[in-house]
Amino acid sequence: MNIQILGIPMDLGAGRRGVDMGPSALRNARLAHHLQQLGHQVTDLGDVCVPVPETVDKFTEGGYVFLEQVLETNRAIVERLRTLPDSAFPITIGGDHSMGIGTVAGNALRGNPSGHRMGLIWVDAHADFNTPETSPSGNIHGMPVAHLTGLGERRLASLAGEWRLRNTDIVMIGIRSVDEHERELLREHGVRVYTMKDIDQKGITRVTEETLDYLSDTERLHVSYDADALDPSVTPGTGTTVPGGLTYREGHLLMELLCDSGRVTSLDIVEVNPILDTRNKTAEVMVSMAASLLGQRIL
Ligand code: EXY
Ligand code: MN
Ligand code: MN
Ligand code: MN
Repeated sequence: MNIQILGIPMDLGAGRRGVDMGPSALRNARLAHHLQQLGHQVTDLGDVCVPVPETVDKFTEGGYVFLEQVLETNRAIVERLRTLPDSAFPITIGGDHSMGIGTVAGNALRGNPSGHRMGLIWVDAHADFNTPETSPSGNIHGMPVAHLTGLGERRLASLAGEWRLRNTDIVMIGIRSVDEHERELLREHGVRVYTMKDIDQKGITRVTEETLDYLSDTERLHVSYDADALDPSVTPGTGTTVPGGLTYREGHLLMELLCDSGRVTSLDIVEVNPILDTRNKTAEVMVSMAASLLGQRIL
């Protein structure tokens, strides 16, 4: 595979600082090297340019914090991704999860100016389906999926022009923290959500099989993997931990089964915050997750 790594050193969408150092932490954990060891050709494209929070006013506009800066960064992400070859496998490393608007939009446009039909597998403790009206914080990292479907501020929702992510092309896995009005939106829009309860009951194998079956009509599959999907004992270095998450093996098995499907075409690794971590453990775990998605096997 022709893997292209792109760093998004952004924390503007998060409520606390430090996740902008995630790309460094993941490179330090030798992401490129591990993927090369699996036989892939790996190119590191460097980072997109992100405004420094200290140099801009923390401005709340229409219920959004740092709207203009998050918008500008996501536009840069789309521009960088859309021109990559159709055959590339982009891995975008963050950075807070507001970057997911640009990564999904940019990957949908890659090789097709009007946009491929894209299936989205959102692996997260949170649904990230808030709009400014439902958000308790105004932090855009809690809102990317809603905007991809066309909700919220028009500029943020139209990063890929007229292209929209279909509600029925979304699967969320690992969810255990949803805001009151966000829950209503998820129901109203018919988003498929596998909570931790579903994973406890069905097992991650069945959940993954159902996911692939549900998304069987999409041309591409994008995996957006938030470090907080895993249990805080596995990935402590992330800003919004929620107890009762995926175990290390559940996280890996999900990636291994998605790899076996041969259908995944791009990946985000987000919300790695080295300030909150212990000896870069979280970055190392997330690199191992990427390696499982890209073919690493025990035997
Ligand atoms: N639901 C909360 C909010 O919207 O403020 C918390 C969102 C945290 C988002 C994390 C990264 O996935
Ligand atoms: Mn998230
Ligand atoms: Mn194509
Ligand atoms: Mn999260």
